[in-house]
Formats: sequence, C-alpha cells, structure tokens
Amino acid sequence: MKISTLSLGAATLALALSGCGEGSPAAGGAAEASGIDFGTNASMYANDGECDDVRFEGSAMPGADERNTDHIGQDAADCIAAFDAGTITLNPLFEEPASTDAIVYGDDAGNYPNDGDCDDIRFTGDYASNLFYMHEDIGHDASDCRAAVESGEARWQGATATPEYGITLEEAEAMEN
Ligand SMILES: [Ca+2]
Ligand SMILES: [Ca+2]
Repeated sequence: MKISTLSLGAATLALALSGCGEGSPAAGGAAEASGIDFGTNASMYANDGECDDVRFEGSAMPGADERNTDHIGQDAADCIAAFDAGTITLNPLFEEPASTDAIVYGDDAGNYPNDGDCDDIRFTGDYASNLFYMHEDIGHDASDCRAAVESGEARWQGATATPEYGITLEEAEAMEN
C-alpha cells in the first residue's frame, strides 16, 4: 500500500535541490553512464525506496498491481539508486529501435488488443490525449500499434522521460461514470 503525504513532497523538493550541486549520489554511477534520462522527482511516489517508473524492470519495482504509467520520468532518485545498485534495468522494449522496421511490438496479450487504438505507451499520436495507458499494455498491443505506426497515426516515443501520458486514472474513471 502506498500513501502519499505533503511532507513527502517537501522531502522530494529538498532532495531534488540538493542533487543539483556536486556530491550528487548519482555522480559516476551506472545510471549516469547509461545515458538514460531518469527525469524528475515529481511523482507522488518519489523517494519511497521503490522505482515506480515502468520503463524499468527488476526487483526494486513495486508489485504489478501498483505500477502506473503516470510515474514515467518522475521517480528519478529512486530509480537512479536502484539502477546503480543493479536492482533494475531498462526494459528492453524501451530501447530505441534502429528503425521503424526494428520496433519490437510484442504480442496481443494486453487489456485492449484489436480495438483500433494503440494502447502501448511506447507510442503516441494525436489520439493519445483521449487514451488511458496502462502498464500491462506495454509490449502487449502489437496488432493495433503496428497498424497505427504503419498508417502514420502513431509514432514511437520510446523511453523519453517526458512522454505523452494520455489521460489520468481519475479522468478515465470520470469518463466511465
Ligand atoms: Ca518511488
Ligand atoms: Ca488496443
């Protein structure tokens, strides 16, 4: 169970500020050498000891039912620490493909296969402003995403720390009600 508090936000800000100068814990580590943009500590789950950024995989990630695409690029301190410790790695599905033809789309085992929308957050397009992305669909909406890329509707956004996030869970629930 995760609980966010205002005090956690204050701690996040303090840590983000302290990380700007010399002596940042990431300096010289594997995370820095990776070239990955870990982003900010804007997530409500920043600095809770788990890497909540679903671009990664490994033992320092929360359980599957606690993962959420909203935290991509917003849990830098936790994910840098875990990356340096070797308890997470970049999910290979997010590695930049050499060309559009080299994209690994995965399979159709996600929540919304073959519904005409590319639900994999590795991709975006004009449609994304109305889409609720779920982490379970990463690499699991292959037919829809392949068709959308081939038609030009979708484009690769990959491992950017500032993706198009689609709509939030709250917005999705409001649309259902
Ligand atoms: Ca975290
Ligand atoms: Ca779909």
